Amino acid sequence: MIALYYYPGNASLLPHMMLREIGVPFELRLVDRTQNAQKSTEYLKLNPNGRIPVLLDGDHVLFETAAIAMHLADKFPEAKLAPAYGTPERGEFYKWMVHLTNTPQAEFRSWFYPREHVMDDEAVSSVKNAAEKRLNHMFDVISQQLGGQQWLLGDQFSAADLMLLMLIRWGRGMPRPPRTIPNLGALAERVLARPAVQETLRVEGIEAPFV
Ligand SMILES: N[C@@H](CCC(=O)N[C@@H](CS)C(=O)NCC(=O)O)C(=O)O
Repeated sequence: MIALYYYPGNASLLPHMMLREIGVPFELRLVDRTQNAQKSTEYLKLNPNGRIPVLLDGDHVLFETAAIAMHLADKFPEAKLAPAYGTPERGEFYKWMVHLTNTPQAEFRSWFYPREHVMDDEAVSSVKNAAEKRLNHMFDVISQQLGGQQWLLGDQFSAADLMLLMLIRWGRGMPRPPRTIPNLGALAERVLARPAVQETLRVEGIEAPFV
């Protein structure tokens, strides 16, 4: 039995899209952020960091979005959400998964939650502005690396493209939304055209504009 603890549009979006791409049965369990349920005693037993998502795979409790994503790609190789082991493409897949999670995804926390990063309220807007500047640069680099390729890995679609879509979506409220950066808007449209992605957004109650 697989269960995903999620909140609409949160980092759980990546494993949710993957589970629908894979087509395996799973249960969705809402972590009600409006009630701060991610900090409840019950949820902290699953993820002591109090963050979303968590994946239950039988008795195995897994937190960290990228780890969940790589685990799902490995467990269901027939879904081809990651290239074969030991190939250069697999190395590229690791590069993008790790880069996206520890660079733009982490930076988004400073942008969404700048108060976490300061002791002095007056510095909040400065932290947010600096995060925005760094995010712009990160998305520019990703755009250059992607170039005119169809997917991050070239011709092969992978979970990394789903992750990039999620990050492009998170930036939709930025003064310079990532969708407006060359190559990124087109990548987002290609990912959004996938039936599994559309179904995920529908189930989470997310409405257009998606990015
Ligand atoms: N590194 C963690 C970060 C997860 C994360 O920051 N999740 C956000 C939602 S996108 C969250 O739980 N925010 C609520 C909180 O921090 O209380 C991961 O990738 O799983």
